[in-house]
Amino acid sequence: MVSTPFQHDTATHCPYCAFQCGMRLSGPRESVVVDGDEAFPVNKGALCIKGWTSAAPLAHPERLLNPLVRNAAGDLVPATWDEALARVAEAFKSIRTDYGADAVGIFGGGSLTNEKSYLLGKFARVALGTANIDYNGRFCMSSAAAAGIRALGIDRGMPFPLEDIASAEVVLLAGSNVAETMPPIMQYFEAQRANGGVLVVSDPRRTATAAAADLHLRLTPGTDAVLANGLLHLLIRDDLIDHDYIQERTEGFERVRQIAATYWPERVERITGIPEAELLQTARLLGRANTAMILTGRGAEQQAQGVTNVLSFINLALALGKVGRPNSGFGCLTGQGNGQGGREHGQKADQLPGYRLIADPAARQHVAAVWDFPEEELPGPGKSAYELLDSLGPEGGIRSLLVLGSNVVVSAPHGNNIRERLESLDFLVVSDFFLSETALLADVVLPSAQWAEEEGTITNLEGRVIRRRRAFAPPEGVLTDLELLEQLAARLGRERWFTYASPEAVFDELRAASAGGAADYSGITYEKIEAGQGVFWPCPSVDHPGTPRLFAESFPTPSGRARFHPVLHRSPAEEPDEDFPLYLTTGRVLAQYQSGTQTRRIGELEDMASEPLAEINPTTAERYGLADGDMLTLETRRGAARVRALVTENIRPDTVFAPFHWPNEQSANLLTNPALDPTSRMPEFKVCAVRIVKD
Ligand SMILES: Nc1nc2c(c(=O)[nH]1)N[C@H]1C(S)=C(S)[C@@H](COP(=O)(O)OP(=O)(O)OC[C@H]3O[C@@H](n4cnc5c(=O)[nH]c(N)nc54)[C@H](O)[C@@H]3O)O[C@H]1N2
Ligand SMILES: Nc1nc2c(c(=O)[nH]1)N[C@H]1C(S)=C(S)[C@@H](COP(=O)(O)OP(=O)(O)OC[C@H]3O[C@@H](n4cnc5c(=O)[nH]c(N)nc54)[C@H](O)[C@@H]3O)O[C@H]1N2
Ligand code: SF4
Ligand SMILES: [Mo]
Repeated sequence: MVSTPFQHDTATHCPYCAFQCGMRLSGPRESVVVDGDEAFPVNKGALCIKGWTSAAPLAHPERLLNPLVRNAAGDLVPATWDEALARVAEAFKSIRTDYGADAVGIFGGGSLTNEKSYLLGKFARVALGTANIDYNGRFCMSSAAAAGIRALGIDRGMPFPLEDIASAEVVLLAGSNVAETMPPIMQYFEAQRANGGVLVVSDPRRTATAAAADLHLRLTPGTDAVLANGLLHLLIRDDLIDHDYIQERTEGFERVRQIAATYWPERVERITGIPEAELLQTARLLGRANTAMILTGRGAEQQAQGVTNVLSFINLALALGKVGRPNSGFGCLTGQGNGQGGREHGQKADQLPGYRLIADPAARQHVAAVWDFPEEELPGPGKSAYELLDSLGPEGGIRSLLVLGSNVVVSAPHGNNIRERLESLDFLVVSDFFLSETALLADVVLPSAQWAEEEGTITNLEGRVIRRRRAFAPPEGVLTDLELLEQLAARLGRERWFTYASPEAVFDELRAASAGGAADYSGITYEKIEAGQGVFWPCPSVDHPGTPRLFAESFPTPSGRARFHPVLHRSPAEEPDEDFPLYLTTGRVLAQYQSGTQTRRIGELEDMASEPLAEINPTTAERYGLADGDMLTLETRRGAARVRALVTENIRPDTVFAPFHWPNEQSANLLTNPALDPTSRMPEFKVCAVRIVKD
């Protein structure tokens, strides 16, 4: 490894979740010191354990420092960039010639900077000419995004800054375990409660977040829309809705009112398992508060009815008259580091930069003009993430795939199918820092620079665009993803469209491409971000201050009003039955991140969480003769996983929870159901039917 110059104190942001804590780095790569950045107003110096240990992967002995190619014997062996890139370019070209441009697919990620997501989208359309690009955000934010656009006209996860939480009298947190998934946010809830506020959490488990709440609604998995409709029923019955607001600022309430009438409390209690008294208490808290917020997480969203679930919570916030009011409103808590920006600038199958639609003629013309590329050569919409993965191989027609920023073998649902699909490819290329489980299947693996070695921007969960700053250069032999895309484009004969002086030059082109779109970044510059601890989009001109709070006056819909949507709940795609008698739900633990490529390599985190623990209620454990710590097999219609029992009162007797951070036989995604939401194409990670098999 080359020695790097000593850098004093680089202010940057954590590589992991959407909270994007400000941190300061000092020292060389081999012994970086990480500190919380007290000047950054979001985390105010606080970090979680993942942030404190985030520098470990930078100089990790398993880090990839040169490309790998698969040789004739089937082994991955070191190669030069020249060899590796030549092989990728040849494979892409010959597959395109034999099967058409759409036979080459791209799978991106929400951890990529804005510059990288933007360039990856452009690379797909201009360098490859393929319609088939999508990304792991489809597994994360797509349901919340679709609901936000339908009801409020725009998808900015939180349409207000985090600081507003502290002044909200009541907050309902639906399906989110922030105490483990973004711990520094708890300072805002603590401030809220110190101000006399009340926190209500709905979750099938008594999580650390639920334990910190005033009221925990322990609902049956998959019944979120019933809860929201039931609360609306009570608010209407007791006349705690805001008639003036509904009249002046919304449309479509009448139909929603009629549907809410059918969700009477006894029915809601029967379906959700939440006692009537708690429903009434929640409705009164929300209805009588001057300021109230409803925030959703993946619990309510990662379902085959994720979009309607979110719409049902937006209905509630609108009926309360709270959306666009101070210290109030509706928001969803974005998950991945750049989960927000990553869903705005063109790595989605149906999208062009600035949150434009690729099927929209005006959007195509605008972006084609910025790119100086013939509009008629831009492909149309492609396949969504799971459908794209499910189409890999000769049958589905996508013969080759570039994965950049995701570990789909571990994180996509119905893992056995995903592995088979990947194995049936003619050619797989993966860019990563480590040999992830997906990279292990690749024909070519390309080593990528890590967060502290690159410049770029990230958009946090509040819509605040911030700078990722470089503390040192990548190790010799490692390229940034931007350099990789430039070099690959050149080998595909598209150099003219992929030559940039710097990441900032890519950002400047993104600004122009996003101008006039919903996510308008045209007025955001690196300088301006620097000067103000970030800029909130939309920011349509350089002299515009950015937009921390949306909807104060109107909604970006044709009528300027927010739209109610009638929501009739549906059952989950798979429900417990005789053969598979329990609900399985999946999610996260504090000390591991996502597919675990980074965090499973960090000693301190492994000490805290070294294997998946399946949470099982004592009553259920007893029925199966299981004691705490026993090994067991979980089985669904799609596969089996080996896990250890964590016997706990914190989970409902009818439900088992398993975290998804581990691979191979410990992978929760061997179990999950790829049933998709009809609108967002989000898989149902949060509900399926499972049985326990004791050893
Ligand atoms: N430690 C850690 N932090 C992370 C991540 C990580 O991997 N590890 N990932 C980041 C990312 S990308 C994301 S998206 C966020 C996710 O952040 P969260 O949404 O907070 O995380 P999850 O654990 O997926 O799900 C939240 C809760 O949903 C509950 N739940 C399950 N089924 C249901 C249901 O049917 N209804 C309701 N209401 N709740 C249900 C689960 O019990 C769980 O406690 O976290 C981010 N932060
Ligand atoms: N069962 C179940 N499954 C789930 C979920 C669940 O709740 N339950 N949640 C889903 C959600 S919300 C999400 S967001 C997905 C996430 O799942 P994944 O997409 O697998 O997420 P990561 O583990 O972050 O994968 C990122 C990979 O890319 C690499 N990487 C990170 N940054 C970069 C970069 O800048 N460049 C390059 N080249 N590589 C990079 C990392 O080392 C890692 O191997 O999982 C989904 N899967
Ligand atoms: S909360 Fe998120 S951004 Fe902050 S230190 Fe932890 S993982 Fe990093
Ligand atoms: Mo996510």
